[in-house]
Amino acid sequence: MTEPAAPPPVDDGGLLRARVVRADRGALLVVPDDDLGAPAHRTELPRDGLLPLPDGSRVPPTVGDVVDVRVGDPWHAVHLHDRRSAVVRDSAGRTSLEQVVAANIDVVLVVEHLDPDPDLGRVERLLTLAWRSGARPVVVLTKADLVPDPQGMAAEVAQVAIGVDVHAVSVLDGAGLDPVRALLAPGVALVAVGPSGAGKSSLVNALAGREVMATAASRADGRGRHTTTHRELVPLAGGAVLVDTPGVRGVGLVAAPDALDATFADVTALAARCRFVDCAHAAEPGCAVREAVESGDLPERRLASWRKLAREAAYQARRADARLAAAERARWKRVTRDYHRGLRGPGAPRP
Ligand SMILES: Nc1nc2c(ncn2[C@@H]2O[C@H](COP(=O)(O)OP(=O)(O)OP(=O)(O)O)[C@@H](O)[C@H]2O)c(=O)[nH]1
Ligand SMILES: [Mg+2]
Ligand SMILES: [Zn+2]
Repeated sequence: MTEPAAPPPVDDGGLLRARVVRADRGALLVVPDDDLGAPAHRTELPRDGLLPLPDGSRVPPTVGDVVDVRVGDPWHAVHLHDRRSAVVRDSAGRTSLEQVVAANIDVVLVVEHLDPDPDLGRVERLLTLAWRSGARPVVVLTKADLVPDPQGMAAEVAQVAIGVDVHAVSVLDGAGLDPVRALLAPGVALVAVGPSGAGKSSLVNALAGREVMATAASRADGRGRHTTTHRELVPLAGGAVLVDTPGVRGVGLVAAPDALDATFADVTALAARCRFVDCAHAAEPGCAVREAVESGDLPERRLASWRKLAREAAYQARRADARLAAAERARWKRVTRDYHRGLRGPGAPRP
């Protein structure tokens, strides 16, 4: 690795505006925000692992974040810039409500394989995640070389990806990659999400034009060995950056009615024509949704998928509310305790 010729430029306050390439528990890897292809530099975090946003709240930094870094020995991250978009998933953890998968993303690549058959429900789930983020979703169907009719399959997937471009690609023969390359304008940040083995890292390598991420194919014997285990921001030729992510078995949705409406724009439009505003689309008279299913206009699968994701989002919202309420109770307990302690004067013993 070559040493940078000069120390990175810092502003008046001695701070460097940097982009997070990788976020681990105790430290970050960052690059100068105006030189995203530069070698990444290790940067220390405060002990609690959190950084303040402009509004004062403290959050864990994530890949794609813009941070101000005090350049010294070692480097220290001091604060976070506001996120112009955030890809969030429900976190299974008990302490935080959601995990920010990547920040400041412009395009979410929903990567799904054509072989085995694409899972439409998963595409719908990831599209909802993408719409929620504020970034633009694009579906990339991989392994086009393994199926006889990739375009026909892409057309089927396009039916569940309303308002979203769908590209069938192969990294083996390069088919279909040009429209994906067309997304890579300077300064654009993309993230690839999708199941393990879909070919996200292979796609990243194809777009980068060199092997930046290890893929399952890197070793003849390595079935699953090179599965991606951490999120990483990779510079691509031409000034775009792409975050490769590990494939996860199930991505929990964070409640987002608008995002669901965007993904299921067809169902939402039908539901608006039901006789009753609170129609559950079960056995009510004048239900436009059931009528569409019966006439074959709306696939039963699509309705079931919408119900499933809507239920899940509602459950997640209730759980988030409960956690919020618990956190609020704990806060008031502290506030009143400190108040009583204050009444007893400084140095008063704990009760
Ligand atoms: N035939 C064919 N195989 C592909 C294509 N893209 C990826 N593969 C193969 O699919 C396997 C998985 O590819 P990866 O790129 O490692 O998949 P991934 O999505 O990064 O997987 P995780 O890191 O586990 O999430 C590898 O054996 C690749 O060679 C393609 O376009 N055509
Ligand atoms: Mg990978
Ligand atoms: Zn209805």
